[in-house]
Order: sequence, then C-alpha cells, then structure tokens
Amino acid sequence: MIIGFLKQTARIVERGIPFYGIAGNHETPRLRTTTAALEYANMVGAYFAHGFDVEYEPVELGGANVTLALVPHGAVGDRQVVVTPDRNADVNIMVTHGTVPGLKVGGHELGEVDLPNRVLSGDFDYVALGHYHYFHEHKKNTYYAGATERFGFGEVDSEPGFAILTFSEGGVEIEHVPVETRPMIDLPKINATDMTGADLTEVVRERAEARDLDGAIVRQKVVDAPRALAGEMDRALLRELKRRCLNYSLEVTETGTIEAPGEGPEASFGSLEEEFKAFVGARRESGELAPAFAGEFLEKGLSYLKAAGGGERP
Ligand SMILES: [Mn+2]
Repeated sequence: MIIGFLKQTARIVERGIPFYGIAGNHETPRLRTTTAALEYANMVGAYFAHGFDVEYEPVELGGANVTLALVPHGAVGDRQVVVTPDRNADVNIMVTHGTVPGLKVGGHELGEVDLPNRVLSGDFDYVALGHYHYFHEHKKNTYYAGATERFGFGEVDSEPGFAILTFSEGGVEIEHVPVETRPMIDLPKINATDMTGADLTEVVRERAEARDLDGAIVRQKVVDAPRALAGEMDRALLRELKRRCLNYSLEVTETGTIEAPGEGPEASFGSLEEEFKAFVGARRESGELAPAFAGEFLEKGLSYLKAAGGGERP
C-alpha cells in the first residue's frame, strides 16, 4: 500500500504541484523516538507535518503568497498550542485534524472535542479539517473535506470525494467533488428468532437477490439467532455470495448476546495509556476479564508503558 501511495505522490510532485499534508491520529508515531511513515512521502518531494509542533509553510500559488499553518495531531494535543495567520500572506490556510465543538454524528454530539475554539478561532481564510470522513461545514470558512473512500459500515451513507477551494476578493468558495467508489451495501437486518438453518438460508438468498451485489462490499446482519444457527446454513449459497462480492460479511448475533455496537466514524485516539485504560475497562465490563485480574493487568501495563516512555509527553 505504501508503494501505491508513493507512486501517486510522485505523480503529483513531478508535475510541480505543491503537495502538503499533516498526520492525523493514525499517522502520528506512537513513540516520539520513532518517525512516521509519512516521512517516506517527504523523501519524494511532498511535505507532511507529522511531529508535535505547528509548522508554517509559505507557498507561491497562482501569483498569490499563501501561508499554510500545518497543525498535525501531535500538535493539537498540546494545550498551549497557538496558531496565528501570517500577516504578510495574501491567503492563510490552516490544516488540522480532530473533532470540532458541536459536531453531530447520527444526531449525537461526538463527545470528545480536541479542536477547541481556541485553535479554530484564528483569522484564517480557510481551515481544512480532517478526521471526520464526511463532507461537512463547521463554519463558512471551515470544512471537513471528507474521505475519498468509505472505511467501514458506519460510513455506508457517506459520499466519498474531495473539495476544491477558490479564493477571491469576495472570500472562499468550496465545491465538493464526488469520486466513484465501490458500492457498499448494508442489507436489511434479519431477525432469526425461531428460524432453522434452511429458513435463514432462504431469507439470506432473498435479501441478496433484491440488490445488485456484484463487486460490492456487503454486510448482512442477523440478530437473535438460535445457538449455532449459522453453521446450519447452506454453504454453497455463502460461497457464491463471497465469490460475487468483493466482500460479503454475514454477521450473526445469537440470542442472549449483545449486538456489537455499530462502527461510527472512527473514534478519537488518545495517548497509548488512555487507549490501554479503555481497552482493559471495556473487557472488564463485558466480563471477559475478572475485576481483580483487570486491576492488576492495568497497573502492570501502565507501568510498562511508562517505562517505555510511550505515553508520557516530555
Ligand atoms: Mn483521524
């Protein structure tokens, strides 16, 4: 995958097109002593800020002096961070990553805000946001451009694409340009109470026939299934569906178990320590880990992380 990314990066750079970006939560090195995979792109002439500081990059574009304020995920975590526009630039653009105040997903406000107004309130001509995968207006000059591909069924209703900005005396205009992606289809959920393997096979077949699934990424949820029902299904049908679809995923939840929560847009990532705490906490709550063991595991794990210097910010 990194080879494909580098080839496409080189295609842009070779044409003399300025190419800048920042690291998000996934691209930021987990240990400060290591480097980021994005450094490879920098070697072929792009520029990605992936450290823990705000970086200002002047770029001449179409006769205008543009200053980019690159605010990677690593800098957003700094409570003291200050981002200011360049007074000498014609156009000031901030590029950053995280969750803005008031961002609602499926009617729910996302809990954790890591891009407070303190970061966003500078007098920039435009603020380009990443992390939330939908094209979304936060303010007139502040948008999430959205992702160019869907990353999970939580994004089944998103329209992948990119954004084109036009700056003029009158301000900034933004246009979302959809890109064609593989179809992603979440088939209507099947309630399997009292079904036999043959019944379920029949309903799965009906659901599949109702849509054109060829080459698509498909999910079929089955809930409230009697024990071991999935094993009694017709294997030939499942093989055929797996062959026709890029991916066909049959997700069966048995009676008495709790359905896995739907994947929303990706959660915000904290430090390794916060993630480890959340990991242990979730398993203690689900009963997977006994409380006494979980406590000890958490304590030991945190001390190892501390010793490795992974969580502590200097
Ligand atoms: Mn992200």
